[in-house]
Amino acid sequence: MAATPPTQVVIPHAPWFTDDRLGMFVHWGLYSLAARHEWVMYRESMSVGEYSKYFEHFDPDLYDPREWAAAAKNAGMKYVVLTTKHHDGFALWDSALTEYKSTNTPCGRDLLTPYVAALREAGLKVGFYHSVIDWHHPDYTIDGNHADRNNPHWQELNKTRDGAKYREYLHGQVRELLSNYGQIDYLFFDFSYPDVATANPDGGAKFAGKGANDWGSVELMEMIRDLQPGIVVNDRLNVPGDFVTPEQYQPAGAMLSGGKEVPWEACQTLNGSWGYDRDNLDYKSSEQLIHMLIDGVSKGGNLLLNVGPTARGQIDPRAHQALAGIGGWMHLHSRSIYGAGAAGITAPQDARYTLRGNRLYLHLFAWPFQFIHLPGLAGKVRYAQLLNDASEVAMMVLDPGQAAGHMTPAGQASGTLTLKLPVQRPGV
Ligand code: JFZ
Repeated sequence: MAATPPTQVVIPHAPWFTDDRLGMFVHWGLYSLAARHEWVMYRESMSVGEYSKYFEHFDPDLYDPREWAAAAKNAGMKYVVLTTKHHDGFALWDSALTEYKSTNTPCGRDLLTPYVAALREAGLKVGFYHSVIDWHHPDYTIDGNHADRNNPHWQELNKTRDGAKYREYLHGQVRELLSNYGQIDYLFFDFSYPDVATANPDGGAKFAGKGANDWGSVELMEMIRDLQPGIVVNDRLNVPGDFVTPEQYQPAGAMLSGGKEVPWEACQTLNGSWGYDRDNLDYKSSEQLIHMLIDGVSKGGNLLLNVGPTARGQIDPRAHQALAGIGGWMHLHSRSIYGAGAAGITAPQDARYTLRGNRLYLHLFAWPFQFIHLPGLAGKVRYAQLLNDASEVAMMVLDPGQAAGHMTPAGQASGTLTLKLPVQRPGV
């Protein structure tokens, strides 16, 4: 390949991130018992008291993070990111700063210690998700994104709430997470919403959101860099991070921040819910998920694919099936994913290019009618083969009119390389 590819933007202190490309997101906590979306407390406007039934019954007897690690590894994932605390405020570790933690439930143990150990043992990078939103902490002011937003006394309640105290708590918990579990490779904060204004039932704007000042983001980021110099952090503290996180959509191309290209990672659900959602059967197919991964890599991005384990701690069979499908494909095709990125060449219809070194990979989302025409590539490819079985693919340069179709003005297809493929798409 002689084309000059765009250079992948890397995170200087963590080049692994843009090589690894595929990670597993795990949303797991008290909401897994409700089994109807991780925002259930908010959606159903449950009070802390009402929600406490899940705290009282949290007993993940089948929790074995080695199984999670094995599932991730078999799917070709290189890093795993677990919700240490989601918006409900419940801590999966033995935090000294709260009683609202796994050790005080029937579970009775710190869940992060075995998680971190299992990932390291499997050679996976260790990631934490941490919610800056907290529907449980008594000093977190009630706003339109709060589970208690419909409480008629929210204004009086807020007078007793001290944002500075919550900030201190947030920083303290992050300090614990980054001090007590060895090297942490990745941190995903969630999330800022400084410009959102939600209407009150009685008219006026209830809140103007929370952002960098509320979290003390600048100081928090300094502390993080100090405690874990090698870590990568996302951008949801509303101060610059190491990468950006488009959620549940695929960007059109490279992503920019302040006019500069930045590393990015799309996060995606299997079925539209991040937490375990028992009755939701709307699963993406393995093929769709693989296409998502390829599409992202072809634009220089990563994919963080989510599973929501059950309240007993297991990845359910539907999620396993999706992961296994990805794993089967990755087993034969990961060379076109790891360390690969955008090729800087426009791909034909229903196709994507990824480039690793001087190897160009053509991914076909729809199988063509035996021949596929690749504009601009004539004379630039030395050898072509299928990736799944390394079988040779015949290459030819047709005369321009023939390659482009006889209705096309002669000359337009010059430089087009044509590949002759098997009639049937090879089974993988
Ligand atoms: C957040 C959470 O609220 C959600 O439960 C889940 O954890 C997800 C990964 O992150 O949801 C968001 C956060 C940011 C945006 C949208 C949903 N956003 O920036 O558009």
